[in-house]
Amino acid sequence: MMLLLAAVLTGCGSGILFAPGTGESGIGEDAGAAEAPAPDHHTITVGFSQLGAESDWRSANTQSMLEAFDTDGYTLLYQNGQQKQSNQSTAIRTFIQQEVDYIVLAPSTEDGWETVLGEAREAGIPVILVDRRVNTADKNLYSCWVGSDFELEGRKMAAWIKAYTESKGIAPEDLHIVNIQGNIGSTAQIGRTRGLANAARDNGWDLMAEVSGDFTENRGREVMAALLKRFDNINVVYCENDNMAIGAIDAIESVGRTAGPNIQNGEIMVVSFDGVNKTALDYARQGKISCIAECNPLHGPRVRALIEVLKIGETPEKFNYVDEMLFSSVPGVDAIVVDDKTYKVEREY
Ligand code: GYE
Repeated sequence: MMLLLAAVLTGCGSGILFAPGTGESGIGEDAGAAEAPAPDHHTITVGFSQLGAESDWRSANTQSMLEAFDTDGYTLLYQNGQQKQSNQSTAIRTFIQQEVDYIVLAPSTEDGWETVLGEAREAGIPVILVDRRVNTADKNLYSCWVGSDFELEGRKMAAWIKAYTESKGIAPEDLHIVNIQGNIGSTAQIGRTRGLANAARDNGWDLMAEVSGDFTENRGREVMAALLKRFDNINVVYCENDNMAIGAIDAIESVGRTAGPNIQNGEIMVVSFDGVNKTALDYARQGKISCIAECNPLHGPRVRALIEVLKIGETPEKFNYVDEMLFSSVPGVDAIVVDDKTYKVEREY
């Protein structure tokens, strides 16, 4: 059964990893012996509560979901939460009233989901989390989750910054870093912020400020403009997504500075996350963004595969992680190592 599940999930092109077998998956040893389920002609209705439309990553994620369920046997009801948790709760309650078969939730932030997820459970509707997570004491309020290891993304970026600056002979205390964060309390923000903060502490970097730019280009521009007024020695800008990096680069260039990796010559090094937006990828090719940690948004087929598993009465792995790369055209670092695992730095993207 596990093999079948893995085949379905990897069949969507982009490799998906499962949490190491914990034996808690509920997929019993004898599951393979079960009789094949009878063909089911019932249309499955899925209610999808997306958190908003703040970034190119989010648009790609929404598109992936819409496409994956635009197929025989499924009807997808899509609700855009406009970055408000209250809208998402309303969407979930509406899905419950509509008696959908499954609810897919891409939660804005982690806290405050107990009540509404409890209502979904009362109604007997399984909830699949996608992208970010919820922080509930009772993990049985949702069936499973698929998304990225955001702290690992942050740690990979910090490892790249360390390797690059060491290769240039730059002392750790001479790294004057600002972090333009995603929306506070979201899993992506929490993980990426932690990855940098821990590395700054361990390496003795000067992490001067952490300010949220809400994952949007406009806020990234505003926050960077304010930071440039507040500090005259910023030489590294860690942006928790590409859209904010594009805004930040605009602000850097507006004050006559250059975004680039050559910080010893006065450039301001910008690094970011996602690798979805075309402009950001072009900036990475030009060195305006020095490094991008990929965050893969194409979860639609993965969510569908999880629903296929639930549909036949099996229990998928609880936490399903995707594999991700590091993109940089800046010479000097060919690979980085995090937790004994080597990640090649991709030059072609
Ligand atoms: O990195 C950012 C988006 O949660 C992974 O949210 C997602 C993040 C993504 O707005 O661009």
